[in-house]
Amino acid sequence: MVVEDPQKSTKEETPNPNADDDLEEGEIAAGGDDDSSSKRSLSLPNQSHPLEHQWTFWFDNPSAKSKQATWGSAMRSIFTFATVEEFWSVYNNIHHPSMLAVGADFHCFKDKIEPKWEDPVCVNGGKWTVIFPKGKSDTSWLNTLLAMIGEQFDHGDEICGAVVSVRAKQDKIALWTKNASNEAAQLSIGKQWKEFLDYNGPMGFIFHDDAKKLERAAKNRYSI
Ligand code: MGP
Repeated sequence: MVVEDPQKSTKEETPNPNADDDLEEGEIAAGGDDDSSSKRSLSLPNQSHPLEHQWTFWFDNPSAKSKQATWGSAMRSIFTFATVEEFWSVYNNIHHPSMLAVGADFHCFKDKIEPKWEDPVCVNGGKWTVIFPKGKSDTSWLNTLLAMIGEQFDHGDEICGAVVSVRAKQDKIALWTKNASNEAAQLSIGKQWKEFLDYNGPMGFIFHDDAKKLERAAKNRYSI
């Protein structure tokens, strides 16, 4: 599925399968004398396009984080969406990573999966991580979201969600998956993610189990 922003689409770029050449309810004709411009119109979204899964955005507030005793206690779910239109309506009205405060973590996970190692779906999982220069992760974050919610991964069932982390010197995007020991699935996801991001640098996969036991000493189990 291509998750295109209806607010940014023209009729020429995004043929509406339900529309013929004549204007339909919900379309606004553009002015003009010649035949082609008189038929040009702006399609307004008059139907919703359901996604395969519902997804939830979560935010971990950096100022609350510094005061918390337990990791994750300041994390809040902020919006659940189930259609292309709901996704764009929230995405177009929230800060993108370059506008978030240092320390922020912004997550998008399949509904009912909490972005925590302890979540029953994540517990045997792991994550691929890509590091970006500070303030340079906006486009890759959007491309990650579109690939996930548009079900672009061959092993999409393996995906739990993604998180962008804004830190003092860099941004990071991590893609969380369910079965870390399924090497073939993880490698497929990592390689496809690199293509979607048009990213050629190194990428490592850490098992949550290792991160739990070893914290920052956890090593990549897979690298591509
Ligand atoms: P992190 O936020 O994944 O790494 O984990 P980062 O971004 O390199 O570190 P930061 O300090 O810049 O945020 C950092 C630490 O948070 C881990 O070592 C854990 O102590 C804790 N932590 C992170 N996650 C994702 C979890 C989690 O899911 N559950 C629990 N219990 N602790 C976590």
